[in-house]
Amino acid sequence: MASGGKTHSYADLLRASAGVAAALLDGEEDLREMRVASLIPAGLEYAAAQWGAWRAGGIAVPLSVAAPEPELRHVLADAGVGVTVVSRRLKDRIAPLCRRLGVRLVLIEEALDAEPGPLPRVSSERPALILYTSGTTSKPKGVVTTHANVEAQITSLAEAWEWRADDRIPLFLPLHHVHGIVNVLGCALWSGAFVDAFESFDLDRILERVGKRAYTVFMAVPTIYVRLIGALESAGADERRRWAEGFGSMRLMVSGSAALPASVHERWTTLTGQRLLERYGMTEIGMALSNPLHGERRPGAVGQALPRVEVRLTGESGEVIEGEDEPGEIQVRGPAVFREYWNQPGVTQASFVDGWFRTGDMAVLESGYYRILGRLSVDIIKSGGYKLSALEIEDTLRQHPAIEDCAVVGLDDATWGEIVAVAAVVGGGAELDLAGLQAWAGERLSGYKIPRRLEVVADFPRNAMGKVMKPAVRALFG
Ligand code: MCA
Ligand code: AMP
Repeated sequence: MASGGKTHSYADLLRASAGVAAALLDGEEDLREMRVASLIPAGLEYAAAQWGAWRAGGIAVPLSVAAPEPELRHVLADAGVGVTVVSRRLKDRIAPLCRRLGVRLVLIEEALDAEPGPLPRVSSERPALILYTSGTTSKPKGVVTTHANVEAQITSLAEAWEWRADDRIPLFLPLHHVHGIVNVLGCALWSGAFVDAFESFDLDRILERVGKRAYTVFMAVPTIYVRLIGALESAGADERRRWAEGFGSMRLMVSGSAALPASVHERWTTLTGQRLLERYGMTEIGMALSNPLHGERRPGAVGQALPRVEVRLTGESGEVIEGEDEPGEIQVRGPAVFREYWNQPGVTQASFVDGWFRTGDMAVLESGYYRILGRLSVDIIKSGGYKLSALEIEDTLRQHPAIEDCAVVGLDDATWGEIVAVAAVVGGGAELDLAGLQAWAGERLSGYKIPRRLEVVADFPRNAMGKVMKPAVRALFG
């Protein structure tokens, strides 16, 4: 792995994670599923904190390095975190919060060098990860996956995409979501591959290395492919040829987390000669559907079920759809499917039917390949590959002193997939403008949840029952 200007071996990672485990255990035999949060940028230290938590018998709860305080507070409090491992330079961001919540703070730079000690035996049925994901409830929920779940998610992809020890992949996706954690870091480390870790999506540096043919595998969200297309199209002839050849020489380029428009897929092929492999997944299940490594990669489709993943479609009254061309909800079963939502048995139970997880996504099977049609809930927005809850954003914006009520919707956008838009009813005489609202929201919500469009309205379009009609709210934005 390369990070922080250094190259690290697998032996380095093993040694560093043993140090972290010892620092976390602090003389105890086993953390006994204590939740271990981490606030660490991508790199050896992130991986050592994850493995260290696992080796000590803890549950890893990775935090977003870009989250504002209220979001960090929600995760620490909801997960009942006992200890947070943090990079020295991010310490000030979370130390006061940890103090208030009585959470122990460990500096990763010190933990790495701790003297390794005895480690507990950790069964694969114990929980490994809690990842927070937005949904149809206001606040993000913790998705609990066991070691066996994580292993099933990784091995399914390692097999289907033929991960190899001589693969080299850049890692620039956020490391509090499955795409970065499992598909990139997890699969690469499982396979003995080389990970080139970036702290964020650094377009120029990544393109420079692509031009030097540094990578064999590449995984990104559609927004990133749109940006890469923009960069190639505006480059001079020499650079463009170098980058295009670098991308064209990779053995595999994957897109996922949001719908890849067929036009983007085709433009990428024209520019680089690569046919992107699109796949479909979710925090609760890992990856479920994928176009094939060998065979037809169909633009606009997400292919077929991955190894050891069972997928079915069900109709409105719950009947299983047997044939093709009939839309239904995607339901998933198998060893990769998560165990539960943290501390939410009712929501967990309601998310399964006869042992199948209800994804809330609609799809149709056409000529042997699934095509995603959209989501059952209008309150889920996908922006830049991030899943957002309109309800969570509305709840936060309602705390704004000028906002009496609001309705949040996602608007189609060529770069971001969707952008967040808010229609707001403003209290008597108050003023509200987009820039002011964005500044206010930026202290309370992650950047991708901040409204990009604002309409001040007298009331919302409502149906006969008085319920806000989101499609009509969307129409207000033209
Ligand atoms: C940022 N900006 C936005 C948004 N985000 N504008 C509209 N909508 C947004 N969502 C604006 C900023 O205000 C800023 O504007 C400019 O864009 C650059 O912002 P910045 O934060 O620097 O962007 P970035 O760092 O370049 O991030 C773009 C990104 C990032 C790299 C595409 O969004 C990203 O990493 N997305 C991936 C998320 C992901 O991994 N999701 C997986 C979860 P200005 O320039 O005016 O200031 S889904 C999952 O895990 C499942 C299992 C699955 O299937 O994969
Ligand atoms: P998350 O909950 O953040 O893991 O996001 C999972 C959601 O992303 C899914 O439920 C889908 O709505 C969406 N998603 C993931 N991959 C794709 C894809 N290839 N096409 C369309 N939507 C996708």
